[in-house]
Amino acid sequence: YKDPHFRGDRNTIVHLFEWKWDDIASECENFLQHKGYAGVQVSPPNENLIIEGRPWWERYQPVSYLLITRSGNESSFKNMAKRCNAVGVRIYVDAVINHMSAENGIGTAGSVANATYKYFPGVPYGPNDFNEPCEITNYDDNVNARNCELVGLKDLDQGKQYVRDKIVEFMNHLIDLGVAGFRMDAARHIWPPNLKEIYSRLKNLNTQYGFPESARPFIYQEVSNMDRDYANLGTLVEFKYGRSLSNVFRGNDKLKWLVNWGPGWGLLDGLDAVAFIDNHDTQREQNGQSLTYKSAKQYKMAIAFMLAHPYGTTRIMSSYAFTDSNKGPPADNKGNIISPGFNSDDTCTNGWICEHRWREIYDMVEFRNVVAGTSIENWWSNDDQQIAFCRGNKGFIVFTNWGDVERDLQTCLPPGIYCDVISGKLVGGNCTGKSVTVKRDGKAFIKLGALEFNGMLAIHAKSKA
Ligand code: LM2
Ligand code: CA
Repeated sequence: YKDPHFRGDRNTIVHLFEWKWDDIASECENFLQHKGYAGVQVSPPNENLIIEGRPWWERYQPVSYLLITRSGNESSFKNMAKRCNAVGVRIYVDAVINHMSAENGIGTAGSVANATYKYFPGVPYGPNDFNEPCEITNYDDNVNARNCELVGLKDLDQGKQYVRDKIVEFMNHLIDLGVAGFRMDAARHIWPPNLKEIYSRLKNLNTQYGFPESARPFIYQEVSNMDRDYANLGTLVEFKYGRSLSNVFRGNDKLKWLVNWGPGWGLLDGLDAVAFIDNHDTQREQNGQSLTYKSAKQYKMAIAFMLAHPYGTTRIMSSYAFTDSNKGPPADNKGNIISPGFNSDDTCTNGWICEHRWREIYDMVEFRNVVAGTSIENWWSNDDQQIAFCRGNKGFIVFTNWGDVERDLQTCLPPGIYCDVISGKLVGGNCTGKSVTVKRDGKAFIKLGALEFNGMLAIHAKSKA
């Protein structure tokens, strides 16, 4: 359950938060495949409660397992999975199985949600399929956190065979449709033995979509306290990763200390972890610790470091603009989601931020592909806020968070002229941004000013002019 089944030399999952399936299918074909992205995390595909004002979080209030939401229906989901897999981009589903909706109402497929009496006929679930009502008041008390209601959401009893059957049926249906794995929403609120049983009953990935025989779905679980009981079952999203790294790039810690980034910083083993800077929850936290698109320079530095560093399976957040943390995706007055449009420089319009289309970010996805399999070598720091390192003899990157870099550094690359992929790119043998001349001994004179538009410079084997 720990292999994401990325195709070829690809890496990084992009969370296309609240995107429509048809738009994701086009994005796989027109953009993601060409930039080396490996996969897409999609918003919950099953029916959710329609909530007044259409906040994004209505999608975390399930009403049934019918695949009908504002993102599209089952046939558009199937079409997306087919088209993305065909160009080597995998689909990972956000699976909300801890609970059903908290309120009464109607779902996006027209099913009734009777939360008061716990009837969800679209599944169907009835009152006996839920835990006794109680409120989660102490996350650290496993009985309370796993058997009670998270913010009032009706808590399913996964200890019941029937409930597990329905969940397994839902997830297996998605595997049939071609998905490669699941983000397990609210996993820490579900008993590990019940999850274990659910995972063990999942089908192997569908070979029709190019997965190898006996491939198990990739499982990454939302477990904010890094409980080992879950790490034994699949990977975990590593919350400390983005918080600590954001803290460093905000200037509250020194870049030089990143020399032992990884378990040395109290992080999980990289093979057990999905690494990310921000997600849809942390980017909305009041006084949140995680950097987001709103602090673009530092955010891009943190992402560049994540992508340049070998740790973990990396995930990028792709957002729409918001100030009100409840605001749903760009939509028309009927509530239909408005597709992103695209500028000639690849960035998005119509209220979409599309961090994954920022050149510095997708060029670092390519960097990660080029240096795959190498390790960090020749770590250098000025003993403060400047660092540089090589990835084998394939790539080299420098960061400054304070003070100008103007010196010879060891790049580990074969001699030649290389284009910096941060300030520009290689086009027809020329660099549109800075170029770096690597001498016979692998050293190069590096200039990177602290006040430049970007705080890093990166060159690699495929950016040689
Ligand atoms: C998650 N991961 O484990 C999601 O990443 C997170 O976004 C989900 O919460 C959460 N688990 C449950 O799936 C979001 C949102 C909450 C929202 C819930 C349900 O962060 O604020 O709660 O989805 O929609 C909302 C209201 C809350 C209310 C609740 C029930 O914000 O005030 O509580 O609905 O009506 C009374
Ligand atoms: Ca629970």
